Amino acid sequence: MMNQKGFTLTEILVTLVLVGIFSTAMLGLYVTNSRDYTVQTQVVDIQQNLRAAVSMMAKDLRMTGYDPSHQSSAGVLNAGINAIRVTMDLNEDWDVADAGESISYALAGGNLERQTTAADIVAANVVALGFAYAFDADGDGELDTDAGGRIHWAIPTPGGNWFELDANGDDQITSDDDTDGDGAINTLDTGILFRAADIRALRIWLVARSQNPQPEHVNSRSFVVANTVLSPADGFYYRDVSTIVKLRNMGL
Ligand SMILES: [Ca+2]
Ligand SMILES: [Ca+2]
Ligand SMILES: [Ca+2]
Ligand SMILES: [Ca+2]
Repeated sequence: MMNQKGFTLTEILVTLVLVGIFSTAMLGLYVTNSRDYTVQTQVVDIQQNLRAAVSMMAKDLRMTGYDPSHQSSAGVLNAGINAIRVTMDLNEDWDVADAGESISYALAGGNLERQTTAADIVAANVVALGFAYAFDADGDGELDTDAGGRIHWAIPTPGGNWFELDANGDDQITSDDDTDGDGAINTLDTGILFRAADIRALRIWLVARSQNPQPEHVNSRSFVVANTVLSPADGFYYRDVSTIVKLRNMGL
């Protein structure tokens, strides 16, 4: 009779087992959700990081060659594949020797660095920075193109020619331009001699990754950065950004 008012041992055990199953399921759901949340936060962080970095770069680089007096010889000082240095006569005193008139961007230890008189870190967790250039070597006031009318986006060889990145001629620079799949774009010799003074536009690529790798995640994306195709097979999340900057002070 007493048993009918309380719980039997079996009832208690069944209840405990059910509670256990339910709790485990809830915990699993929570772990999955919080992992998704972390991943989303990380990816948003990477994108914001890249957006801020590329907009700062574009703002700086757009001023390349600013030279109202035509006396300062401002322009592209180093047209690198993975670094750049440009000059501008911001205070219009006929030289490029004043504060902030010579700006370089390069990677240093996983950071994107902007260097003027001092070096500042613009973005962290940046794994790649690349540049390509469009130019007016024939001086007709238009960006030089190939026979098909496609603008040459090229990288220079110091003392040598411009090498076109669109190896397959589809007017895009993608991993398809690495025609032999070795991770390097199969550049084409344009036969046009590289001169930094001919540069009229540039293209920037940036790739950044999450701060930490994520267990059970393997990156499967590929990224083109100038003449390199990156395919990191690790647990980090990666995002890229690319933009074109016209150097209006350089002509056109
Ligand atoms: Ca100056
Ligand atoms: Ca031209
Ligand atoms: Ca192509
Ligand atoms: Ca290749």
